[in-house]
Amino acid sequence: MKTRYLLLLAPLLFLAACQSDTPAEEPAPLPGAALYRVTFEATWSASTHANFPYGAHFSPPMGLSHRADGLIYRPGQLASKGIKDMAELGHNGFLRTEINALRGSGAALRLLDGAGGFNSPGTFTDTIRLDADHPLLAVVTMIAPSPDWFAALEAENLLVDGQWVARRSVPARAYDAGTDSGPSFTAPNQPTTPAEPIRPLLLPPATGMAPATAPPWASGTWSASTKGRPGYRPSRWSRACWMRWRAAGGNTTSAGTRCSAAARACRARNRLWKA
Ligand SMILES: [Ca+2]
Repeated sequence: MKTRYLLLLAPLLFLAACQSDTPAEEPAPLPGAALYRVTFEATWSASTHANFPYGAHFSPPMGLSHRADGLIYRPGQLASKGIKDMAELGHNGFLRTEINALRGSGAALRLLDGAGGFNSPGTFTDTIRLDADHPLLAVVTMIAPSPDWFAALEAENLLVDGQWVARRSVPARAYDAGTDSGPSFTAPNQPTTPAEPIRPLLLPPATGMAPATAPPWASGTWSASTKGRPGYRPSRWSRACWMRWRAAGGNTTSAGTRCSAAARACRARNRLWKA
């Protein structure tokens, strides 16, 4: 008798739970992969920096989605061959190999491989996939012409409290790779021997003013994107609903008509999000 009573009550309890808009005893499911649109907006121009050179541009950007241990450079440490070539020449061959090695070790997920350089001011856009194990995004590109200077959008964590950030804009940072001692944008090659650590770019020819007030060279914007729906992210409610639907074994009959429709919508959204 008692068992029968519970069986009768169970669907009612489930329906009541599904209609609640303050769910949450269940742990939130781990977020799936996320696709981000990366926009690198170069703002470097004659009106932002002194000594703006003829033909100012940025080299084909290279980026990666990665873990905390998947950095392609560290300020205060020596540049890799890949960072040196990118910063001095805009050549990405070695950097591509280094990023692919990080992918092979599991420290990086995807490679963002810019097809070409672009003038400054100007804009570059591309997309890259992240997942919960690799929620950081970094992009580097040579400031050109220059001895060994590069701009970076670095190690932005886009997974905060279990939610993908819908959109974030950050100023690019500028670095001296420590491999060429040229003091101006168009100085001839002057290899730095031995090489010096990567450090923030604060040379007067580059800033034209006090470093503390130097404007950024560029800014980057990350926008979550799912099948042409930029900015979409699953709501707290849809996650809880999907969890309940899954807990019911996907049984739409026992879940009730109203809950089933909501669960199907949750499931469809979840599928989109994981695409
Ligand atoms: Ca240098």
